[in-house]
Amino acid sequence: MNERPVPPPPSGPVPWDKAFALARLADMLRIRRMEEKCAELYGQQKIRGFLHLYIGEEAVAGGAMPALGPDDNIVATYREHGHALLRGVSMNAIMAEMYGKQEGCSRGRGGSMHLFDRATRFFGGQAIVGGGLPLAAGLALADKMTGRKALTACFFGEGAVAEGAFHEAMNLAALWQLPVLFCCENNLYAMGTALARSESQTDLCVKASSYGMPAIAVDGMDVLAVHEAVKGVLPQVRGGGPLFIEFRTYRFRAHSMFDAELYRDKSEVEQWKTRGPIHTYTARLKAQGSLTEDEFLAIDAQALAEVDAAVAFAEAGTWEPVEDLLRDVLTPAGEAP
Ligand SMILES: Cc1ncc(C[n+]2csc(CCOP(=O)(O)OP(=O)(O)O)c2C)c(N)n1
Ligand SMILES: [Mg+2]
Repeated sequence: MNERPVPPPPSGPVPWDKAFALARLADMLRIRRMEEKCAELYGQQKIRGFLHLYIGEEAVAGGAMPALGPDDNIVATYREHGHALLRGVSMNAIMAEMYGKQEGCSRGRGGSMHLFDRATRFFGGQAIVGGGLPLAAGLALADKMTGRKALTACFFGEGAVAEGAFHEAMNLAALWQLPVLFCCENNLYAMGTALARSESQTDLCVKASSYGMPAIAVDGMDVLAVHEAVKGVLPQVRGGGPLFIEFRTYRFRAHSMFDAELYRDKSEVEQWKTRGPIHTYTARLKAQGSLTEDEFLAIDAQALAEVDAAVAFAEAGTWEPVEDLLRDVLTPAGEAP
């Protein structure tokens, strides 16, 4: 059980113009519907291996991704399906990758945890906890040295703060003033370990501040708060050094498909569900007259149709031929490496 009390649900007016406001709802619904289908396909053994769902946390990617520019780099964890989708990787390419088909964004070799797409500067999909942070520092260092005016947004779970790689990357990013936006998705648990069971200091902003970088905490269940916070700090990061944002969020599903969830009470999960990022946002839009039930159903139907098309695409996809299996692994005899 974690120590943080569940705050009241996000509420109040959404000041965005209608098209932008509904697009944020559509984005979160696309992630939710895609992942609900993935869970179903996992049960049918169409998707195999590990599968970590982002359900409950959609407001983080939903608010952050549209704030970033096309030249920025993205690094994420194994819970990255939503980040990849909102970055512009097609749902078809994501679903084919889940299936292990060669039409997938990583040619079917990566699967759920290793989505990758050079064209949209989506640099993974990292399975190693904390592994993305040094990579992000490296990408930002390259940008700084070559004078590219871009930043690297690095998403990771709060479990990463227990890794040496977190501290090394935070230190170097601050020391060398690298343009990294460290986006910590604090869902309170690292597999079955509550933050308070593994960390003496559970205020993650205090940890980040100790490296001399600005750090803020944001309600990660509120797409409006996330978007405004990220948009607000971007100029500071692009023109200068790193910044740390803690997104306070919660996952509604198990850690992965193999998790009996013995480490948290069902009542805690139910309480957090009252703060669900999609239904609280929908309620706010409806309350201010920006969304009707028919409009909601139309947006949802569009997301469901996109999912159906992606599944059909993945089903029709092809397996990598066996004779290609050594490609990118071994150099053919006689060829220079
Ligand atoms: C270096 C390393 N140690 C352990 C693991 C096993 N592992 C996979 S996910 C995970 C928990 C990470 O939790 P967190 O960073 O909070 O991310 P979340 O799953 O909550 O999104 C662990 C320990 C790993 N993948 N890499
Ligand atoms: Mg976590």
